[in-house]
Amino acid sequence: MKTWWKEAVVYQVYWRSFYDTNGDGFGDLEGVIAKLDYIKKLGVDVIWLNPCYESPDFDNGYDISDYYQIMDKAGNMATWERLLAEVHKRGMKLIMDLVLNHTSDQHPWFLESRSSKDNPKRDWYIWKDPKDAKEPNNWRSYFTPSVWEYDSTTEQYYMHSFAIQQPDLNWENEEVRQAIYQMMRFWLDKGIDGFRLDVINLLAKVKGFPDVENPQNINYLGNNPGIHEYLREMNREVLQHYDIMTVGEIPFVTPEDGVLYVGEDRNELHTLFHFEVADDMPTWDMTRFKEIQTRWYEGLKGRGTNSQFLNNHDHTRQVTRYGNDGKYRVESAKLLATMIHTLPGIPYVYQGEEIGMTGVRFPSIEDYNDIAMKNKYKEEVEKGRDPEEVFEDLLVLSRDNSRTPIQWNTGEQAGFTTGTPWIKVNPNYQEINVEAALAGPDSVFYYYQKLIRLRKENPVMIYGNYQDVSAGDEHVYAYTRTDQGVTWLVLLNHSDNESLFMIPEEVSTENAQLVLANYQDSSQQESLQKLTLRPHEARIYQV
Ligand code: TEU
Ligand code: CA
Repeated sequence: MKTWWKEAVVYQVYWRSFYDTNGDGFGDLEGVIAKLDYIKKLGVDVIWLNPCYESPDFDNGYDISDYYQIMDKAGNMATWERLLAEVHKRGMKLIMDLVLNHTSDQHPWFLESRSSKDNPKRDWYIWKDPKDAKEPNNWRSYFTPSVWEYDSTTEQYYMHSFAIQQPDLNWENEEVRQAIYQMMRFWLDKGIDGFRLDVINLLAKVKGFPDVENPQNINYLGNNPGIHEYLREMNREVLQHYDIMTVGEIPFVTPEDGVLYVGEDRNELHTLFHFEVADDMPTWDMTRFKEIQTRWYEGLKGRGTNSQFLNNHDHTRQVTRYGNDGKYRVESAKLLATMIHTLPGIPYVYQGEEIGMTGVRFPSIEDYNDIAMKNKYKEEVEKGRDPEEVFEDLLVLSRDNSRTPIQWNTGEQAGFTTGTPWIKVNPNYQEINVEAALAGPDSVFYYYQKLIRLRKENPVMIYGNYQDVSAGDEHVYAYTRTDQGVTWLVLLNHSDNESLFMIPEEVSTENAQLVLANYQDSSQQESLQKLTLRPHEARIYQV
């Protein structure tokens, strides 16, 4: 089935680091409006806006205290409405990031819930008695050693899969579900085009809350019995009544589980993010990456739609983590883009990726904001480990690597703010910035623009069958996409060295036409059967 969202390219706006218009050091919705023409220029169809609801902002908006309001830092409802209208005016769509697994501990629902055991909202969250005067079980949370926090008011523990300030809602409670559905309709009725649903597979908890054998592997937090009933109910009550796109953030899934969430016959969600790469492949591993791609392609083929991304606001920028952010930064950024936009699935562009922004190494833990990193730092140092060593270990994957402000130009604070930015600007903004990218015809920016335009003109990039023709090669990734008699061959040399690659005979290359390449002089004529690819060289041929 063909639909608009399968053909979309999504651009993720982490607004607090995008563009600040009032000098308070935080990007804001007014700033997103101011830069919409820039986003449009790239050619993307959909904007995913990170959470901007009322929030104490303990986890950068993922701790919502009022689902119906916009937080002051971001702006107000009138500005948000103007943003939506301006996005639509430019022929783009807007999807909102929604957090349904937990709220802020400052949400009135939680304030009521914690006030007494017989409060009508007590059951809206997950409360348990102590076990042997300790935590109810041994589960670990994402950000802390236990999912349980003791509350002396009522002498019970509440559950939080993330920070202490993010209590988990009790989805078993019918009133909770109805309150959430009503709130979702509120946003949909304003005319938004869909949701990115935060850790949506965590809603259902293991029945009985038993101890687990290995608490460190927290996959027991997700994909539990009951989850598909909730999503089908949500679909029936809310989602199916609107022409929207939904993408679930779904950690700990294999394709077999994934298809249960996004299968076209399932009536749950449209697409998902799985984390076999971002969470489980710390550094580049070509063999493993190919294996993951093939397995997910086979698993979803003809049944559901995947997403392609290598970074977002939680994961270190791709060119630093998975590519080369030094000598071959530009080539590498273009190669990774080629890959993400030609593999099967909806491509995501995380703000700044389109100019090849890199990760950071700030000198001290004080320079970092990421609560995942800071909590982990504290936990490890309290165990007696050397603080310097802990810091060195954590900075590589700190979420702040991708949260530094967008580098607009060579001015003060990279043109992001006239004040003091909430997080330091990456010092390399003199070299890497939007102004320079827009001025250089060979920039990473224009390469993205070309890739995105190609997608509009060539359905093979969206609907084409996929085949890896490079199995076993540790550096070169070569694959074909085929749709209605059209075959594209993608060649990627993900290496700091040259690689010799022999295209298998089954791919006929006699009439090969170069479609796009990241080296200027890639010639049309040279023989494709036996090819020397330069460092981080990427080519797309129609064969
Ligand atoms: O992220 C969930 C999360 O913990 C990710 O960092 C992880 O990489 C993967 O998604 C799941 O294994 C979401 C948000 O993106 C993040 O910013 C929030 O802090 C978190 O949920 C809690 O709401
Ligand atoms: Ca601001």
